[in-house]
Amino acid sequence: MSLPRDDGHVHLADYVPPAWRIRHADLAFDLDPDATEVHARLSLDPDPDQPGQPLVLDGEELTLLSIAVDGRPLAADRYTYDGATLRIDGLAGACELETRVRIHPAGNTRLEGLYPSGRLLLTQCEAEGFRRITFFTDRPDVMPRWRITLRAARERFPVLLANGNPVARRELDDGRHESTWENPHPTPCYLFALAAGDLDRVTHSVRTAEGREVELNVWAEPGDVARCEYALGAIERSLRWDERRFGRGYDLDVFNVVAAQDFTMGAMENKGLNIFNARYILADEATATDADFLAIESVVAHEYLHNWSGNRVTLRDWFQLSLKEGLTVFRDSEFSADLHSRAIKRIEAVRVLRGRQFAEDSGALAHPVRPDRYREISNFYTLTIYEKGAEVIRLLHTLLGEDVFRAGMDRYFADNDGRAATIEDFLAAHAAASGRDLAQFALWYSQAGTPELSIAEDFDAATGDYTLTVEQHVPPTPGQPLKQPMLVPLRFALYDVAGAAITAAPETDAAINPAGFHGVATNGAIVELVAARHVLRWRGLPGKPLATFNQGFAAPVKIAFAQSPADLARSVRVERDEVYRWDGLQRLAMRAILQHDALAADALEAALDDLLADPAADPAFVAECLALPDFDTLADAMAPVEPDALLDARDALLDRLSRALSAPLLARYDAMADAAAQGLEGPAMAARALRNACLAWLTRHDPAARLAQRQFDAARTMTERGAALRCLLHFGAPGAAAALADFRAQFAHDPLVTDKWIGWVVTRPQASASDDVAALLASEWWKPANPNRVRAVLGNFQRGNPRAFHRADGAGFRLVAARLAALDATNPQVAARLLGGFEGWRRLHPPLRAVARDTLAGLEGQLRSPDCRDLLARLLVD
Ligand code: 0A1
Ligand code: ZN
Repeated sequence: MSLPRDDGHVHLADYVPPAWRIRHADLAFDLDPDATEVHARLSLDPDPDQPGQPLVLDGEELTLLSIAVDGRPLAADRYTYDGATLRIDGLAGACELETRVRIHPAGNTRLEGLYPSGRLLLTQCEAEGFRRITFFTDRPDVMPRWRITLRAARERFPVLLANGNPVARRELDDGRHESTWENPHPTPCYLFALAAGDLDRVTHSVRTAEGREVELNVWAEPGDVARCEYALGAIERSLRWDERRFGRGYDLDVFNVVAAQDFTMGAMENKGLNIFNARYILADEATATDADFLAIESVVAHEYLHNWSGNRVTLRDWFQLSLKEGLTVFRDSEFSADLHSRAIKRIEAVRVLRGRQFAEDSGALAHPVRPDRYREISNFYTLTIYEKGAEVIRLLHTLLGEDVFRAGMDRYFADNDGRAATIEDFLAAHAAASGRDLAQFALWYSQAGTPELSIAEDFDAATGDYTLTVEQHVPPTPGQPLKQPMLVPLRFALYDVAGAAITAAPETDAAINPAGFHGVATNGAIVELVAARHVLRWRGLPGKPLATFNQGFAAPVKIAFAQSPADLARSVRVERDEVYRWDGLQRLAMRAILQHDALAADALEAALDDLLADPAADPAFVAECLALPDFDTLADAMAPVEPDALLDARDALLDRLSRALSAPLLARYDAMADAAAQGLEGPAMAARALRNACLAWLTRHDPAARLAQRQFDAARTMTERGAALRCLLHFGAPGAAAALADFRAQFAHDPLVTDKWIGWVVTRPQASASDDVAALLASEWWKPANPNRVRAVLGNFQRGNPRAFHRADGAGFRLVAARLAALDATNPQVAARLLGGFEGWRRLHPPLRAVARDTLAGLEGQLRSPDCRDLLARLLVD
């Protein structure tokens, strides 16, 4: 790592290894919310290649109580501390540094470092929070082994957890007790964690494939522990899956997970002690929806799987963030795909990618999967690093195939275990395992922007020659005006008039990788595009074929292919790939909405009619097809963006389809009642998903919302109840207020369920919803110190209510902007996320763009944190 340059940025190119290494860290905490003392003993070695360097340790908001080297107190003139770094000159060689500091957890509203959540004390150290706990080299390539001792009053803090294995416990006099933990694996300080308080647990023991007995525990505040069983099961499923699919075992005697109500992100993979936002742990059928259960399983898997992709092999520096995050998202999505429906998992991922990551890639905050500079690393926990990063791994998997990819992963883990690695190390392992040169592939890491493929077809009826001309363009992004062509594995298929796949391989130009054909996967083949333009040619076909592309959304690219609505609809009928079929319907809807293409609307209606009548169609798939492209996806295809016109056109299509299809929708809704009542198995979840999708469409034409009211009154699960209440609220049903009052009272004690109703209220798709948000902000429900609540009120409004957020009078923008300064002063990361929600402002049509610009410009001088100042500068740069 390195110091920022004069431009205020840290640069990838400036990396230098640490001048001092920390071999061992021995920490003792005397925990108290008002004043915690941290006693650290660090065994230090100078880097032999960089002799004579001063020791420079990070430390923020620490009160230094004492400092000694090799047991001897350090005189005041031997060191300096400027509030950010502690510097000691003249250390001769290997030594032991001992510091005592005092910190003030109760005053920590940023939720970084050691902080209170309710009656618990917890830590969050990624990315740079450890420096708020003690003096340390706070960078991921410094990886000591650890011993951690926690001391606290037994009554207030009966449970004391830290990283690694528990090795000793004892009672102290004065009502305190002590617990000691050892983490024998070299671990950077961003993975440090402790949790203390009155926690209860569910527990289960497993024997790993390597024969290790492991105790799995999920801890929560006592009243919540009954809702931890599902998460506990998800840990075991994750452990078994990583053994099977990647040959990776668990490496400690315990795996602890703690649920916290106050947590800025989703969860954190600290070594042996994961700390979770409670919303990704607590669940039962009365309080959590099916989507919540699936999200819990996937986040539990994500954090568990980090134990190898992130912890055992960690990062050299923060530029490599996607090395752990992209890879782990890929791994967790494969876990979910193996356990549930692969197609549905993929469709949901594509929805996020196309709606949100593509928008990020074309907005003011676009950056490569591996950025080459940053001002504030917290601003890089983005959809690009996570989701696009996972897509890049998926591309590699597609290019290499499962077996070679697995060999590459085995090699990566073997070569880098216990090391702080780079993306080059990852690619080198796969290049060695596959024998392929991955130099062009590496552009996926360095070039920002979503590649666009324009495909033109030509058929010569006289000769039967059919050609596809594929042109690739990667659009300019901030700081990257010009791009090189990327390596894109393009999956495609051709069908004859009878709908049979044409399996003949095309003639291709020389640039196309001749090894690029992986043969035929179901009815698709892959061609590896490497240049800006390629031609594929088939000779002597009996008739004009029907071409389909990007099955499984194998490449995260935009494709422009001029096709009539009739051909598009036909391709949806002949393709068996469900992701393609869903995507084809989405594209019909986009044409109907954005181009007012009546033929596309007709074709969509007919296709949905068929789908609703098809008893063989997976109900979960039908539900996905009923979810029309969302605002973000539509806006990404429109320039400039006129939110009201876009949303009006979308509503008109929904009105038309739901009216025309009301009979099959109702029939399907009724027919699925029994299947929907069955529990948490896949078919029951699928039945509820389709029923709820039908309900939302049916309620459009049911002013009394009788069906929704009936479902609300009879609901057994939160999935049914929540969907019904959402319908009542969003369509302004007569029973909405009473239902909301009833729901609110029933769950008033539960912050997570409270967040749910708030979410439905603030996403009511009418411009006047901003008044409801204003009322919530003035009510007892507004709890700005709790990140989940901020997201429930303002995040949902900003991201989930495009109509009200984009109000022409600017009231929607101002509602969010007016809260930013106060939020920034308490929790900069939460404020920065909301500020990032303005990333698409430049694409808005001129009057609204002017309003957005004024709103953002008005924030200058008000936002003090590096997080928000960095974002604001990037948002406003010309
Ligand atoms: N590594 C975590 C995400 C995370 C990042 C930063 C945090 O603190 C501000 C917390 C969590 C993950 O990928 O799950
Ligand atoms: Zn992660």
